[in-house]
Amino acid sequence: MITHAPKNIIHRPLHPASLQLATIMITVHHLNNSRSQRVLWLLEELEVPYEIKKYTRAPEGRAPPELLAIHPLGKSPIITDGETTVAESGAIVEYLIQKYGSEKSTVPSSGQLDNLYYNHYAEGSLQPVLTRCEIFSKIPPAMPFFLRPILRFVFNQVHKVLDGPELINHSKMIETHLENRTWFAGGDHPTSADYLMGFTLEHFLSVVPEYAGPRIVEYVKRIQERPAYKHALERGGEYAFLLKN
Ligand SMILES: N[C@@H](CCC(=O)N[C@@H](CS)C(=O)NCC(=O)O)C(=O)O
Repeated sequence: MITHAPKNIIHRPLHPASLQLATIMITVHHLNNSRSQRVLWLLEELEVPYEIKKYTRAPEGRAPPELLAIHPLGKSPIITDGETTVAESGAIVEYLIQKYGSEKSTVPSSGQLDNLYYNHYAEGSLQPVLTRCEIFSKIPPAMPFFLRPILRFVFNQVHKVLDGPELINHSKMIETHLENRTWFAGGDHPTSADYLMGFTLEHFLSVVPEYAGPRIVEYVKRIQERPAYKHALERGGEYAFLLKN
């Protein structure tokens, strides 16, 4: 959601050197262990200067109330760019690429539709299943011990009927798509679809690794090995979704 109309959107890429000299305009409101890591990775790849305002999750995992002062939903990521505030990671990724993108983020013409699809699929279709699986796995251990077996039984049944079969379809589709592609839009560099799919697949491997195929694992490795990704990690701090060797 863009809460103020973006002003002076620049469609022509700025040279990284001139950006280094410019005053830092972009602030990323970054929550530890969260999908705002997407935004840091993108800004590092684009070589756009930015600053980070860090927020720490409360013990139950929620974002702290200070984020509500930046955007009415109080979730991360949110960016401010001068007078402009943008929330929702898909909107942020599109906004930043539209304003600061260069040939490094251009979508090949043959991959336009894939890019569009995976931009929306990440948060729209796959993420809700992963979030549900994560929540269901966290509820039983947080309940009184005598309720745990019953809750585990109920959630396992729900998983068997609902999420399990869906995850198999998601995994098959992604594995097939990545069969002959390095990046989701098919070119030789990440595009907006990758900045969005990256976190979602990291989350996939963290929550339901048993459903992931080898190409999903390779893809996440490929992302995490990029220098810009590593730099984003150094700047962002605590991140729970790194692949374990
Ligand atoms: N669809 C939104 C989801 C935002 C979201 O749920 N962010 C999480 C971090 S990964 C959050 O702020 N969680 C803390 C909370 O909901 O209190 C986006 O892509 O930006």
